[in-house]
Amino acid sequence: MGYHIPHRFDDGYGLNVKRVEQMAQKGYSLIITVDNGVKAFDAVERANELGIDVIITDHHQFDQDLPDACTFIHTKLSPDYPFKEISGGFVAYKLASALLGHQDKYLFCLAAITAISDMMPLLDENRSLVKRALMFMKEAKYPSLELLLGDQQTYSTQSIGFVIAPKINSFGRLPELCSPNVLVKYFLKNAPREYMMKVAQMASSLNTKRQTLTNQQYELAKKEMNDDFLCWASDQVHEGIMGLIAGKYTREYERPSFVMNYDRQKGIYKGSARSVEGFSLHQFFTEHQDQFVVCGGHALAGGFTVDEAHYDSFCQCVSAALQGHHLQPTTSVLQIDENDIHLSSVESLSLLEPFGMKNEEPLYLLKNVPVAKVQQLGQGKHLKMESQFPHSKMSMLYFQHGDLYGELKNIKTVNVIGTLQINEYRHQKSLNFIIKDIV
Ligand SMILES: [Mn+2]
Repeated sequence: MGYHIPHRFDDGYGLNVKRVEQMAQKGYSLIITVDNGVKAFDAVERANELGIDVIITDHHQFDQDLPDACTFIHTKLSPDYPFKEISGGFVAYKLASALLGHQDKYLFCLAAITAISDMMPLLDENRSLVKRALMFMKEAKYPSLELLLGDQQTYSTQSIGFVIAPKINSFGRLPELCSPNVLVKYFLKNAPREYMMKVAQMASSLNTKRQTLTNQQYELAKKEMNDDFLCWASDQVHEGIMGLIAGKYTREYERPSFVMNYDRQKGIYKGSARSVEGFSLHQFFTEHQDQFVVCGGHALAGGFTVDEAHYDSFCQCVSAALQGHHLQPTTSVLQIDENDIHLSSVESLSLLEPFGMKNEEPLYLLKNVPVAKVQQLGQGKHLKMESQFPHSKMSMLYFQHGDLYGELKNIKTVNVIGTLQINEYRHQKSLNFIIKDIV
């Protein structure tokens, strides 16, 4: 038995003919794919010729035709399967637990991480997956997860999404520095401690490197944006972080983005795209297939390759497709008043957790909040306002906005949008309002 994580640059994203031939040489008779395979026509054909069975487990969109594999495990190919939007890792977990004959808490937790990192909607089956996995993680303190989390954080959808998952993914993004295959051994239940420490350290340094690269290239990319979208190509952009740059832009401006690496020698543009509700990349790719060498993905994220000859017309297609598409930011806000501000009502909000994709933490609008005191925190970095209602009091925190102190220090009332949290300090509970915007 063996494993192989596709090398982003040598292999592309999935199973290919070259790897199948290597596997045949090594004597394998069965290949199980995870999170890919639904478009691996040539590779599966080659496997069939070489007498290797292929089981495809995947969750990606597929066209009418499917590769000639033995079996597909894919929610969208199973009419009876009730909830279709699960991650490739969760699909693989289902096969693994069927083979084991029982559910496994640790593997269940790994599946939950893939649901968050692959930005699956945290609804239905995914929500219960993540909710339970967070409980298991807190109880069991699995070494592989503890080392990635560090001791500054607790398990939550945020810490998984912003700390654990990026560290895991950094191997795949910068595979020239360290092969992602080391992760398989790292996540084994009985991995040696020393080995784990080394890999976890590697994960941190790769992730820092990845962050720096992303920020630098994002600044360059932003110079090319227009009112409707971002379309940026460069021969300098690192292929492993194109998706991050696109994602960063799309989150910040709520517009679609296409970020490409230009390979002068081959004369091709290879890119990553991100989108927002109201403009499906899957649909766009399907309607403009003639523009691409390859393309694929979901509604909100995808990958593609365009050759030089089609580059200009591809850009025009994007521009034309987005014309008349009035993509409105869809954030909704609930107006509440001081009567809703109680520890018990805020505590009951935790029933809605875990928050994440499609189950976002509710945003509240509070008008005319009386402000008793304004101060700066963290050496002037953050802003804190105390407010006193007739029946309760609340601290309002505006992170990274300490610079507004001068403007707000004498303010009597304020209108704020943000989230409500309970702060626990020395067994005393109090209410925090985390400000996202002052309106
Ligand atoms: Mn996936």
